[in-house]
Amino acid sequence: MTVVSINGARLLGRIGALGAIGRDEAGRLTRLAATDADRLGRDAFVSWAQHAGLEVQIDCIGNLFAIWSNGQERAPLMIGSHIDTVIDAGTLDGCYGVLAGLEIVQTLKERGAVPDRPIVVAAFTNEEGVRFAPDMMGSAVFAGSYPLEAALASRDSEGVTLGSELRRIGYAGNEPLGLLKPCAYIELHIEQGPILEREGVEIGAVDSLQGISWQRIIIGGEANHAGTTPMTMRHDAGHAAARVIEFLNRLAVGSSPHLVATVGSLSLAPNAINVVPGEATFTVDMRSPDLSVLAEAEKRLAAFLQDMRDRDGFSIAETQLARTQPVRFEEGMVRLIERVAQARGMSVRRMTSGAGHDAQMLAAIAPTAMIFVPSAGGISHNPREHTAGIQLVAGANVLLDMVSEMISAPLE
Ligand code: HGY
Ligand code: MN
Ligand code: MN
Repeated sequence: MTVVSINGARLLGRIGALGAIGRDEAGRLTRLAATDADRLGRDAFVSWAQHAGLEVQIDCIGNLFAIWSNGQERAPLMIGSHIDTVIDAGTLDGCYGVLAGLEIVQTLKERGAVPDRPIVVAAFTNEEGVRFAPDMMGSAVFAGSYPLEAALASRDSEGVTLGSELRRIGYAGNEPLGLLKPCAYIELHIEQGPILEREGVEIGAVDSLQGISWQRIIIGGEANHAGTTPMTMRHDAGHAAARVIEFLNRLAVGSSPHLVATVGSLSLAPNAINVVPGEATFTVDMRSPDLSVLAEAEKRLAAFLQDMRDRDGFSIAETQLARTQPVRFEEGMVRLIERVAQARGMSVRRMTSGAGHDAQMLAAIAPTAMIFVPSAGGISHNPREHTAGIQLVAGANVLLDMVSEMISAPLE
């Protein structure tokens, strides 16, 4: 059987072209959900998909679906990810999986394959959750695990709703939800961590994904003069936030089963050099593959905050922003990833995903699995995010073989 390959130059060219959309004057890449930059990224994907002869549908949360129907009515095989990014992002997170999905379909069409079912390439809205919480929002709404109304009403830091922004950028679709319930879902993604590179393994057959807990915490203290206020008379919200950060670090470092904890955004008010901070607003991201570990960490944090209220008199408001369960992926699909990778002579290992993905949501409604390729230095959510072109093409070829098997359209 000839070993078929995708058109690597086309895939890498599109990754580069999409990665050029949404850069600021300093060259930083940011395409937050439903911004003008996101609109331009969406326009590029829609145009490529339409030129490839796919029909593009947009659902009521703005999810994009590029459909190769083959005149079939059966439940489609779905390949997807996201094209929104974090702030000052790399070019691969999410985009690689969406563009590889489009590339697979184009390769199959060009090879004259006749799949026994439609294939859909999905780009889900607001996977990152940086502008509108929670993350994986579009896929969660699609999978029925997050209410559409709540998603459309979610507000960014300026108070603007996702719904109004989707309308403004022209991506407030009216296709009803769940129209394209897939028979199975596959997501190809960069690992965003250090394991594959460190072990010299080419492919990750992802069999599970850890649970995520996001909170926003606002600590109220008392603004006061930085020079005249004795240390013993301060209600310093900034110092209180630092104590929480240190507490979380102690909780996570060395934990087993492992827990990771991150305070990724922090703002102090009134944010002046000579004023003791009266208020600290920050986010807490905790994750574990073990739900009981995650729940215990949430309890420990709540107790620590309660103690700060009781002993130090701070006012503390906690808001849960996201809570996703750990998931196990479809065993048969994970085995297929291992098999097709080995058939191409590639090294492969099973692993858990540290990052959240749309696959976490799709797993609730369809057999789901993920394929990882290595991340250089384990770096992601960072402009230094990188995977060599040859590795990106190799990962897409594993996806191609997997899809060909699953749509019983062997490639010759
Ligand atoms: O937060 C995550 O893990 C994903 O990048 N949204
Ligand atoms: Mn991602
Ligand atoms: Mn991400």
